[in-house]
Amino acid sequence: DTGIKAELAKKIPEMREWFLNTKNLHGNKTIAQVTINSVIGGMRGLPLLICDTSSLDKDTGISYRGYPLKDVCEQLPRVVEGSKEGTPEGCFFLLTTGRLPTKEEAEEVTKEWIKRSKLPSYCQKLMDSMDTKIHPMAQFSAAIACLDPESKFVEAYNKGAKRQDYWKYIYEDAMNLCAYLPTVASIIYQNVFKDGSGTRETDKEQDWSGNYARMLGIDHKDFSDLMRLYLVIHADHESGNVSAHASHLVGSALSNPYLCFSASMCGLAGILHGLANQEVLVWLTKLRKDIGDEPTDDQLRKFIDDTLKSGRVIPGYGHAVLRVTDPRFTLQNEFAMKHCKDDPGVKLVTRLWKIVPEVLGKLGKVANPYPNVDAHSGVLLQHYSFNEMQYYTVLFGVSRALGVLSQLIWARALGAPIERPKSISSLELCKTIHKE
Ligand code: FCX
Repeated sequence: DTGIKAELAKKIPEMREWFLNTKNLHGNKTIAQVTINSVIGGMRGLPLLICDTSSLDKDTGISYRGYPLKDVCEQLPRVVEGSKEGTPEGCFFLLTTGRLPTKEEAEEVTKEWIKRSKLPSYCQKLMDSMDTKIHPMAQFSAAIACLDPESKFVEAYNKGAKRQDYWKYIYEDAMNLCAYLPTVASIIYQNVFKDGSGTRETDKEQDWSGNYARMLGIDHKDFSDLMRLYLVIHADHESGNVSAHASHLVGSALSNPYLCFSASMCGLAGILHGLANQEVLVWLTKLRKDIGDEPTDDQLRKFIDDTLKSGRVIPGYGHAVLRVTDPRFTLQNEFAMKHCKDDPGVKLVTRLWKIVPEVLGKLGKVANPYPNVDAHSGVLLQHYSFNEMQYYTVLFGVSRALGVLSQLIWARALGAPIERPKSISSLELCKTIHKE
């Protein structure tokens, strides 16, 4: 096994004690006010969840376990020979334990996931039976849910496992699920876009990303590095975003990690969340068709205006929390500048980075006119001839597993209770207002 479980076994009792003391000593202190805007505005900004794996600051961006994302990318050990990027396996180590792994520790996770990667045949059968008109994200979610018989947590629960040990089985499920994901995700790609052709076997000599790239049939060294970067930067985003919160909520009912992650992927499939990367490319493709690869600034402004006038948002711009350019956008742009700066799509995305914020800024209502992660990912994938945009959110989902499952291990470790916010009727709300 990897060092993660042993490290968790040391850290969990300390954190449990801290939480218990905090609850006992300070449980009734107020930390935020619930306004009517909070209630009718999607609970925006209310600090209602605990998340230690990552945090999001509106001005400085995302950090994983206190490390700004840029530092995570720089400091994760390079374990694959010739690769310039750290591995998502190392990132999973960081997210779960809170510590950057050594090269050996990151390598152990890779080996462990390879060992656990044999996908049960019933899951392959289910995927092979799905009609290709079912969206890849719906297939992804269904395939993950169908792995539910593999759950070690359910098995242990049925045998009477103690509550304080639940996290150990959630950890096993998380490790197995991560190990299966490249195969699950690749089979969907092969079935929907390649008439079912391509390998389903894990190569023991490759890492998680290398294997995923191989099973997708894209055999380019730089593409494997792009996958490493992509899978690290999309991994975690606090716990209030739709995909993380969906998993947390479902997990709070003690559903097993396969069901939690399946629910998470249903959320990620939403147009305003993970599906935005597909939307961006649809928008860019239309832009290139209408005004060409090298339009003038005025043509770009007009195209943006026309999109807004038609009542649509500019996909890839704006964010519920961030108020600066998304660091994940910047990291992808740095990769693009190193590997493919002359690609016409990359050039266009880099130019739009200046022009869209000008236009959105003038509307006066957009809280953040800057690009988010989704504004860039599509053109990078297209550069490596990975053109099937309906599939892009699956890549995002494979990455998101790292964060969501790390959070789930900790939620069970700390005994997070079943979530049950109170709802009030509009009549009650009205009465409350007029009582004041
Ligand atoms: N284009 C046009 N208008 C936009 C806009 C955009 N990119 N972003 C926000 N606005 C508008 C909103 O539609 C809203 O208008 P309204 O008052 O007429 O309804 C107003 O600006 C205020 O919204 P704001 O507070 O800035 O944004 P929200 O927190 O409500 O929503 C998202 C945030 C991300 C949903 C919003 O910016 C958006 O729709 N962006 C485009 C879709 C996208 O890129 N999503 C991916 C986000 C992210 F990276 C992820 O979670 O995956």
